[in-house]
Amino acid sequence: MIWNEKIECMSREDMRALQSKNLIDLVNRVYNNVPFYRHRMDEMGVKPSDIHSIDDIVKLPFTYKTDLRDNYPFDLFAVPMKDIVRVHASSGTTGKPTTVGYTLNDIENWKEVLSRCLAMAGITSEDVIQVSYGYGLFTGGLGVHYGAENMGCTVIPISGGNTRRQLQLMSDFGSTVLACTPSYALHLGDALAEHGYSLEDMKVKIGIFGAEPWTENMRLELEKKWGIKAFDIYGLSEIMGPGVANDCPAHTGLHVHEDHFYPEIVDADTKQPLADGMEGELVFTTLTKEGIPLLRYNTRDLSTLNREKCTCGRTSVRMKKITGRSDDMLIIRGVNLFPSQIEHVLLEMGETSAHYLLYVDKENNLDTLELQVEMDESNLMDTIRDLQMLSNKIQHALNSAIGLSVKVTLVEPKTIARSEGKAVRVIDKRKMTPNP
Ligand code: DLL
Repeated sequence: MIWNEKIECMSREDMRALQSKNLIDLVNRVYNNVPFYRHRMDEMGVKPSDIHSIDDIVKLPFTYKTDLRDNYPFDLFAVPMKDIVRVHASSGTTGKPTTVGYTLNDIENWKEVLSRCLAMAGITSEDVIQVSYGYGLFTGGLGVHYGAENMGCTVIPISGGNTRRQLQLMSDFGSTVLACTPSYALHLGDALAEHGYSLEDMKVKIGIFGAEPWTENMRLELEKKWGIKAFDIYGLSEIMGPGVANDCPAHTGLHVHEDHFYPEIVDADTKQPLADGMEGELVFTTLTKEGIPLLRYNTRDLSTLNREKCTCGRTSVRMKKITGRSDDMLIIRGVNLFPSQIEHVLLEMGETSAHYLLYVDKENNLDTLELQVEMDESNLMDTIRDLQMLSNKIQHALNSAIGLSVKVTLVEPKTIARSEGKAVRVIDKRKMTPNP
């Protein structure tokens, strides 16, 4: 099913015309309303009048996560706060989150693109969708929620966690769609028997999985485990949240809703645009967003673009399943984590050294985190009780700063190997089976 045939099957020329019109409008809006962009453009000698079509996008400055941090919390907003109806946030590189704001129109557009994603997966108003993405500042829960309501689905806003309850409601309420991270879907699948359920008790037939990288092999595993069709939903809070792109039954890349989010691929080192088919950093310009419109936001996600028409009939550009990132951001149980956030917490506490190693692994398909941190030579402890108290304290501080539980192990000074080049801070033992 195609939700918005006019847009999703638009000719490439008409789409370019629409994008050009919206880009010109966007550049005027940010130049006039966001001092950050006016300064950037002035520095580069670019005026809104230099932008005549979507091809001129290459004249515009890039935006990075650090720009959001430097303008924390609301300085990149392009409308007065009275017009902002919702705020979301995601992890920043240090202690502060990156905040985004939405106007009523932004929320309407978000619902629209999300409904397109769900329709792509074959979901209709007959479906009962269990939204097991987290609700709150994270965009996953509320984003999928509003899109599903917009399409007339019955929404179960259960949020993440509590496996027993997830399975109980799935069975009792007859959920036909499960929306969560792919790793949580695997975990739930494994937990069925343990909680006294079998697939016969469940009506689930479609999975809407995203918020973290996953492979084609994982799709096959999930489809087999649950007896469902599994779809990939991509997005990021800076651009909108879930619903920037989604794959159709052809599973040959994710259709980007390019009337709202214009994608480019750039070389990770030179930042020069790359041709379709070449892998690089995925960059988006939010053509229609009002609250926090962004020019050429570099997601640091690695992908390629394909503008050929898809067998499903859609003409929208497709991005390849994300293959990795060009920075050190980790995604742990759907939560973004920069190692620098850990460092920030340790330095702020000042009770250990700043030498640490983060071990990431999987247990029952769920990510686990262990932090080994070296004691400070001037603050060595004699009793196990003192050690325990300090590691609990670090654990709590990390939990409140990053929203993840971390096992903390204190180790003797100078026991973590020093590196001669770039410090190795993370050992990620999770294995991603490559795409076939
Ligand atoms: O993860 C939004 C979202 C929620 C997407 C629910 C899909 C479903 P952030 O917390 O800002 O937003 O994290 C964005 O997560 O830059 C990617 O690195 C990663 N990511 C999101 N979706 C996918 C996906 C949400 N389908 C960051 N495949 C992005 C691979 C994904 N990585």
